[in-house]
Amino acid sequence: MQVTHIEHIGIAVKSLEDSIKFYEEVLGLKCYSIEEVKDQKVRTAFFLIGKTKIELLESTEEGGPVDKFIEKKGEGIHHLAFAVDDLKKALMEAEEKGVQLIDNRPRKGAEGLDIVFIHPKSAFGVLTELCEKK
Ligand code: CMX
Repeated sequence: MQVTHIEHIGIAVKSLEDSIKFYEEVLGLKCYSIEEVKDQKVRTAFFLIGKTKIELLESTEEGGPVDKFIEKKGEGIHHLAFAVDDLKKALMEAEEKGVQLIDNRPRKGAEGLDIVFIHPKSAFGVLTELCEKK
């Protein structure tokens, strides 16, 4: 597959409002978008640094993936997302290589990107997202 850059780093937080303050007031970044992704049971806030984004993730539902993550591990880096040129091809290649996928076909993520997740057990403990901007 052809990875072009790190699209975003997902960070699980308990409160979007509290964590946005850190990124804006301490790091001097600007939150340019807040979006709810109902399907993923999260509210997200985005910051752009070069080509890469920081995606803050606040759970909207008990038992959702971010809620479970914070329960188990606390706040912190939740996933790493790589931009690829051709997501369907990347997915096929990963499947052929025996990688454990969470999604067996692309679905819509935040900002309208097509996304698939690779299980952390197949990626040395890091929940890994592949995404393509259509
Ligand atoms: N990073 C690393 N490891 C993780 C993890 C993460 N984000 N989330 C879970 N795990 C680990 C757990 O620690 C656990 O490990 P052990 O078996 O060693 O204890 C194992 O994976 C299973 O975890 P679990 O708590 O039982 O959770 P589930 O198996 O129910 O779900 C996962 C885990 C990754 C399959 C699920 O969170 C998932 O499908 N994630 C993809 C979707 C997602 O995270 N959406 C939110 C972001 C959406 C967005 O960016 O828009």
